[in-house]
Order: sequence, then structure tokens, then C-alpha cells
Amino acid sequence: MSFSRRTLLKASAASAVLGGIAAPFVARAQTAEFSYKYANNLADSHPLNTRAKEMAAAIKAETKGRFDLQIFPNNQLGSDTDMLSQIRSGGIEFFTLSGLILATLVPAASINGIGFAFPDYDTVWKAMDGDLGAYVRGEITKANLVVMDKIWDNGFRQTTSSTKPINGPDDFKGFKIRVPVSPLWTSMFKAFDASPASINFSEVYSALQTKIVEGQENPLAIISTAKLYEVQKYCSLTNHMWDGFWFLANRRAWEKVPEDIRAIVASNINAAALNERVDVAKLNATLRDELASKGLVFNQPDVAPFREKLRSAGFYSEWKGKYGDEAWALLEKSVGKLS
Ligand code: X2X
Repeated sequence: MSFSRRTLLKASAASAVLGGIAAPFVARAQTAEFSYKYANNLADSHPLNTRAKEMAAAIKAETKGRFDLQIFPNNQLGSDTDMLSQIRSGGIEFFTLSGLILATLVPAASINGIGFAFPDYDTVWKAMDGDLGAYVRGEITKANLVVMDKIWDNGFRQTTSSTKPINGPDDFKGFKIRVPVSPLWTSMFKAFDASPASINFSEVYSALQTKIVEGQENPLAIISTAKLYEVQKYCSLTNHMWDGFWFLANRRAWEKVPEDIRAIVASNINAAALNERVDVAKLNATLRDELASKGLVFNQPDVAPFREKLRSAGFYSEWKGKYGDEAWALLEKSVGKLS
């Protein structure tokens, strides 16, 4: 037994004897009543993690130290695939995951990622804070996970490459592109006749560096914070989908927490999501110049031919069939007719 552990045991033995004098202070300084892990796949410098740190401090203060949220950024606890199984088993208590990847468990959760569906952020937040988001959260709840009300922003996704810019759908033909582990992503790039490879984000930098793939697609905030510009040459502003992170909790762990503390935790998480959305939108709007100065070559293709290619490949009708009429109607109510 180590010295410090022995000392601690002595202190707690003393606390049992002394009742309420000096020892309770020792006990409280050691551990919070709830020490919960929150894991994610993003760099420490991404606004999701900056806001999460702020949120964890607020939760600690408002619960008077009873709830300690420990953040594990940057795939420290494994890939998205690993973390999804850990949140289900209770190995981690909280996890933010793209709805498109969550769709490996909850098929409806990828619906916001349908290619070229959302024209802008106003439409995104109206849908995700409205009926469409409520529908998806209902499906997530049925899969026995807890999900917070507000989805966090990942952003509109752009395409990067080490070989060539993407000017139109034909440039995707045979293009070796990394996509996250998600049926919708694979289906969409197959519809472009690209050659998509499912790779967890934890492996993306090295997959690009070693040229296992030519390109990948992500919002500018990630291209910047994960330093993907170091291993990519071109950035084509394809804006091909909007992606967000659902803030998930393990149900058993969540239900163990008394309701008053749960309310504090949930309201701080949802408030942080709203702040993070502002940060990410700002970054995605301003990073182009900064990334260009680091050597990325930008182009802005017309999106109409990409959309037409997806339509003629049967992409929209295929996915309408998969999601079903109810979900598809909610999507089209927000974004207009797609198929
Ligand atoms: O894996 C990705 O590309 C990322 C970081 O954007 C997601 O989590 C979907």
C-alpha cells in the first residue's frame, strides 16, 4: 500500500470516529459524489472542448462539487466505434457522436446528413431544435441511450484532397476518399462513383499522410484544429452536408444521479451547445483565409451538378425508402422537396 493511500485510509477511519469535525473536509476534497467521464473525438482546441471545459467548471460550481465531469478529448479513450460501445456498456458516461455514425445503432439519426439538404444554419437549427430533432431524439431514446436536447455543431462539410481540387461531380469518380464509419456516408460517395473507405477519425491524419486515401471531408474548424491542412493540398467548398454531434449519456449512469443535479448538468450541457454553435459557425466562416495562408488551395464549386448527380443515381429515393415517409416528411418540411 502506498503512503498516500494509507494516509487517506487513516483519514477516513478518523472521519468515522470524529463524525463531523475535520475529516469530512478531507473526504470531499478527495472525490466528488459523481465522477463521470465525457469522451469525444475532437482536438482539445476545438470549440466543442473549449465549451465543454467551461461547462464542466460551471457544473462543479453549481453542484457544490458533487458532480465532477472529466473530459477526455481527442480519442484518448478510443475511436468513435470504441466509444459507442463504451457508452452503451457504461464504460464511459457521456459521449458526443455524429448522428451519421450513431446511425449504425439508430438508423434515423443520419437523416440530417442527406446530401445538400440544408441550405444554411437557420434551417439547420430550426429543424434540429424542432420536429426533426425531436423525432431523432425519440429514436435515440428507444435505443436506450439518453440524449440531451441541443445538438452540438460540427458544421457544413468541405472536401480536401492531396491530389486535385473537386470542381464538379465527375472529379469524385474513382476518388479515394475517407468517410466516417456510417452507411449514409458510404452510400453518398458511392452515388458519386467515388471510392469511399470507412475510417474512424482517430486514424484520419495518418491515413492522409501515408496516402492510403487521397482525401477526406470535414468542416473547416476540424480541418484547422486537427491540422489536416498539413497533409492535404486542396480544399473544395462542397458544403455537401450538415453534421452535428448528439450529446449522449449512458442511461443507468444518468438515472443514478438525483434529479436536482441532473437538471444542473443538462442545462449546462445544453447552454454550452448553444455557445459552441456560435463559435463553430464563426470559425467555419472565417477560417478560409487562415487555412489559405497555411497553403491550402481553395475553390468553390457550383453545388447544383452534385445534387443532380445524387438525384439521377437514385440516392434520394433510396434513402427516403430507408427512413420511411414520416421521417422524410419532417426533413422535407424543413428543407423543401428533395426527391
Ligand atoms: O469523423 C469525422 O470526420 C468527424 C470528426 O467529423 C465526425 O465526428 C463525424
